[in-house]
Amino acid sequence: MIRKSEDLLEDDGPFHAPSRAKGFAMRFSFFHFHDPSISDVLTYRPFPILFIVMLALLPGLDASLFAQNTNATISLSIPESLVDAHPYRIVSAPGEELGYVSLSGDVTPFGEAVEDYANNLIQEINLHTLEKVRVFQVGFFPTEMVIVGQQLFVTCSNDNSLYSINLDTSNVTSFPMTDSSGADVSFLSGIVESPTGEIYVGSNGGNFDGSDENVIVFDPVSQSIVGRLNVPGAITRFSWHNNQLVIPVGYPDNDFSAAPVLRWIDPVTSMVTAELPISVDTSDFPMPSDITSLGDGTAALTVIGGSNEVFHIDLESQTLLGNWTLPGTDYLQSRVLPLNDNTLVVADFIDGVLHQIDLATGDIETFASGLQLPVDMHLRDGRLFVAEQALEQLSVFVGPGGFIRGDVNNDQMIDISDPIMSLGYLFLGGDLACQDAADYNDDESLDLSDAISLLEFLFSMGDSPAYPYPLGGGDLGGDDLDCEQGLDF
Ligand SMILES: [Ca+2]
Ligand SMILES: [Ca+2]
Ligand SMILES: [Ca+2]
Repeated sequence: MIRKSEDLLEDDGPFHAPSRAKGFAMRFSFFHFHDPSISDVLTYRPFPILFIVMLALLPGLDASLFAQNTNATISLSIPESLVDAHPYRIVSAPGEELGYVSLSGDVTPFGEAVEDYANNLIQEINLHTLEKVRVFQVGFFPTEMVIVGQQLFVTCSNDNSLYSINLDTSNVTSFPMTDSSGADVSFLSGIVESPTGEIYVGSNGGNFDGSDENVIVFDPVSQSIVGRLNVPGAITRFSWHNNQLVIPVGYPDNDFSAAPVLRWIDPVTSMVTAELPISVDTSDFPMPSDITSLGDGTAALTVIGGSNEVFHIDLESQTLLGNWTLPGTDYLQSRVLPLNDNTLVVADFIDGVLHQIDLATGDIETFASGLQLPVDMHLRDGRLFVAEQALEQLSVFVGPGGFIRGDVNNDQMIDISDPIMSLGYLFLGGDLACQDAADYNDDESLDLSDAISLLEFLFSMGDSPAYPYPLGGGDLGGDDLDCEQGLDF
């Protein structure tokens, strides 16, 4: 039997939905790549500017020919599999086009005999072209990942091993995670690289699985366990600050009636150096879901259950700076992520809403709605990738200030009016709202060749523009050109 995606709401991995969500609506338009055949209407000549302007007046060169949609989806369905492929986590390394998505099948994370439903895969995706590349097989219910050099480390919720994918050779190896008595550490979850290059692996099984320690330190060079920390409670994701582990702990000290705490832990001595209680309704079995550094010595923390607040933590003074109260009825926030425009996006898991918090004013707006169990978000090169756990796809949004290269007049399509605007700027002067959009080859210089390349692309199957195209995104580098609507990513 193959279960449909709505069944996932009852078997939703480490995040448990309290009730079945209803009324999901499809709202993403599919993304169409530029079809060169329709642009092959004229052969390129070195047009004088006046002729270009006249061309624009000709009937038939309709702008809608080259219309682009701003959102995209990437199907994660595995053709040879009868099992749905539900995304959980997205990672990529800075400066790299390739990203990685952990895919589970229709599974329950706590003990049902559901092996037949497992899709225990990591999908490699080119985040610029949105094309799928390689698929790697890992353990049961892969969740969290971290990239260290050419190694992708993966934890799997129902597997006691840390998986390592060599991205050069595609080889997959696994290492059992054991406590100091040799017992398995189960329900592996958060995984981070330390400032000194070790891999710290957390368990959201706490000590309930019979293990003595639930943070395991793994050395990727010697490929061995080099340390263990006892942090009683359940860990989902954690972080580093000033050479200290910052660990949100659910059910601290294995107490199911206790509110979560944020603990600062010295990795050498295992001593707790500071502790901050997270004030939420404990009758809802709250569990920290995510902690994200905001890059200014503070972090945002979200909780699954017990609160619809996002907690703002001062990592230096180890105090609560305040909180943002989200609208809506969902008390399950799965992920919090800073964007590049001094805002935060927060995923409401059940309501399917991405809230956007303005960090300067505290104002909260809706970034997107109608999503189906948004479980993770990832920002890369001006695009926001969203994993919806109830769907077999990633949804892609253009981030704040994103632009389409070649779309000089920023009307979301590329047509003759774009090179006309470029040429007007070059020869007649004036302003361009986004110079980067006119910099066809992304060499941080605006000249005639950019406009000619755009004309060749439109009329004689010339090369397509440099990233970001055809979906919008951010400029990959260079400060010589300005883009008012765009921001530096
Ligand atoms: Ca345009
Ligand atoms: Ca250029
Ligand atoms: Ca550039």
